[in-house]
Amino acid sequence: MAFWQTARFDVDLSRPRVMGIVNVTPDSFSDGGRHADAAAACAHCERLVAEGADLLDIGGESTRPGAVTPSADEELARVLPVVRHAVTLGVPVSVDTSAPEVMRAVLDAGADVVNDVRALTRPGALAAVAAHPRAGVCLMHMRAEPATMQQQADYRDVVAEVAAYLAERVAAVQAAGVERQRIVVDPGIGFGKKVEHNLALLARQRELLALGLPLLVGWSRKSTLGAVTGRGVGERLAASVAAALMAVERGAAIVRVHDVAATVDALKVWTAVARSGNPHGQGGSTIAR
Ligand code: 7PJ
Repeated sequence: MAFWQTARFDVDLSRPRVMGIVNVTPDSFSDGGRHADAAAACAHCERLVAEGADLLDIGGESTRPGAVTPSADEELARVLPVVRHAVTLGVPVSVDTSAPEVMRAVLDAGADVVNDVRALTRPGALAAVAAHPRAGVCLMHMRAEPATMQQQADYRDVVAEVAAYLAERVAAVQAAGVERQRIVVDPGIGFGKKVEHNLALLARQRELLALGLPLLVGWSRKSTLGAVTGRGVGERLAASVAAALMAVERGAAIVRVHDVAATVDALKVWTAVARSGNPHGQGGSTIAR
């Protein structure tokens, strides 16, 4: 049976899992300051768990194309209060960060997973995760940095190049002492990729299963869905659910989404149909150690 080892939980991947996105970036429309931003993010964590999120992913760095990277101190001040609350909610807590200082601090605070869009390439990041005896890690493919990544979106075979990069990062992370059962991989939809590349990564997603590790995939509200549907970022719910379902159909173990309730319903239908064709392949629940 497939599990993903994380600090406090072994996540059973015999059925697809939903990771709910919690952004803790300053709200330019509120003058409540940092405390109001953290309180809103904590309330959002509770809402996503109530909607059925299997994991939470908390992020304090905007990785939108062209975004400016905050200092590690600033990032930590944003995410730490939210992590401290999220770890009381009974689901594994992931933190979306590339900064080793942030990784160490959130793991010390009880977070379960480091989700790094830079796949532990910053100096000290490998060591920060390896120093923890159990923490999970998500290694994502990205080309260059968010500020410039869309200028380098050039591939001969995007699926093969993403797979080769992820294989190289998995080897580096294992060589640093992180056991394979702690690692999941992610093709990084939208990170240094054009519409055609993102679509190819979904159409041919099964090829990435040859890496032999669980796949985590994030299509939620991304611009490729806007390009396909002609809809703005606030109108991409149906497109996001469709993409999440297709990713699961093509072998994704975990989908990273904003709209948890709708995705959970869609995956209940998927799971019921999958089981009706395979009545002995019953999925369980996330197991606390
Ligand atoms: C992803 C992520 C993703 C992983 C973001 C957004 C941009 N982490 N962090 N995979 N995307 N693992 O949510 O639109 O696709 S931030």
